Amino acid sequence: MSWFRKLTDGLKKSSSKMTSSLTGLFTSKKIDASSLEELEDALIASDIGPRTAMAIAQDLSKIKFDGEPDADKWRAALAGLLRDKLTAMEKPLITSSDNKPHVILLVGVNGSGKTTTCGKLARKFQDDGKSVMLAAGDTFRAAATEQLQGWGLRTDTPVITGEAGGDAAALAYRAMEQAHENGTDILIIDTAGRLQNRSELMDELAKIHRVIGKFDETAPHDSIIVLDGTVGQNAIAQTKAFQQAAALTGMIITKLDGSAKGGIVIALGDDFGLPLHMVGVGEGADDLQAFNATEYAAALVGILPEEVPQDEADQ
Ligand SMILES: Nc1nc2c(ncn2[C@@H]2O[C@H](COP(=O)(O)OP(=O)(O)OP(=O)(O)O)[C@@H](O)[C@H]2O)c(=O)[nH]1
Ligand SMILES: [Mg+2]
Repeated sequence: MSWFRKLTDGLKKSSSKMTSSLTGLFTSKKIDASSLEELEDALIASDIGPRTAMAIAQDLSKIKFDGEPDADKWRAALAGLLRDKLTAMEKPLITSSDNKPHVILLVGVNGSGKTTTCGKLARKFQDDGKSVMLAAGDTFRAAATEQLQGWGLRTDTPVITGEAGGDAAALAYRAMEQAHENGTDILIIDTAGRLQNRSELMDELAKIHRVIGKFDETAPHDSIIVLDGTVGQNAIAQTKAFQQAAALTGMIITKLDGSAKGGIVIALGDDFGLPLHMVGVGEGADDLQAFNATEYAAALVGILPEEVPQDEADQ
C-alpha cells in the first residue's frame, strides 16, 4: 500500500469527523452564521484548537469561488487552508556528518511509541547509507531493553545496554563514547516513558540532557518528543512539560492510524512552532515517514494531494 493511502486510511476517523457534519454546509453556496458555527465545531472535534478552528472557519467563509461552489470545492478550499497552517512545521530530520556521532534523544510519556520509533528511525537512516547505534536508555524495565534489542536484531543495529535500574545518564554517556570510537554516524537514545507531572522523572531527563552535553556540548543534536496521536489536546500539556526538561527541538507523532484527533497536529504547530519531523501510521518499520503538509491536509479532508489548491487564485 502506498504511503499516502496508509495516511488517508489512518486518518479516516479524523476526516469523517471533520467533513461529515459539513455535508449540508458543503453543498450550499455560501456560509451563514449557523453553518459557520457548525464548521468550527467540526474542526474543534478533530482537536484543532478553538482559536485556530475559528480562524480557519472565518477564512473559509471569505473564499470567493470561480463559479458555483460545490462539496468538492469547499473540501479542497478547506484542505488549502489547513495546508497553509501546516507548512511551517514541515522539516525533515536531517543529521550532520560534522557530529561524531549525531545524537538523537527521544522522550515522551509512557507508551507514546518511543522505542518503536527508535527502531523505525534506525531502519530509515541505514537505508540512507548511514551507520546507526541504539542506546537502551530505558533502564527502568528489563523488557524495555529487550524490546529495543529486538529492533536492533531486526534492523541489524548495535544496541548499547545497561543494567536494569542503572543510571540512564551514565548509559547515554557510555553509548556516546562507544559510537564516537566506532565512528558511528548516528546515535539514537531511547528513554523511559514518564508522566509530565512526575518532577523527579523530569529532572532525570534534564540530567540525561546535561550529561550528553558533557561529551559534546552541541549534543543532543535533536531532542524529540514522541507523541501519541490519539491523545488529542493532552499532547499540548505533554509538550509544554517536556520542552522545559529536555529543550525540545522537534516532534514525532505516532499512532495517527485510528486516531480521530488528527487535527491536533495543527494545534501543536500553533502553540509551539516546533518542527514535526515525522508521522507514524502503524507498527511496521516502514510505517513512519517524513511529515508533508500537503499530504497531511489532503488526508485530513479525504482528498488527493494534487487536489489541494496551491493558493487562492487556484480556487
Ligand atoms: N497503531 C500504531 N501503533 C504504534 C505506532 N507506534 C507505536 N505503536 C505501538 O504502540 C505501543 C507502544 O509503543 P512503544 O514504542 O513501546 O512505546 P514507548 O513510548 O517506548 O513506551 P514506554 O517505553 O512504555 O514508555 C506498541 O505496541 C507499538 O507497536 C503507530 O504509529 N501506530
Ligand atoms: Mg519504550
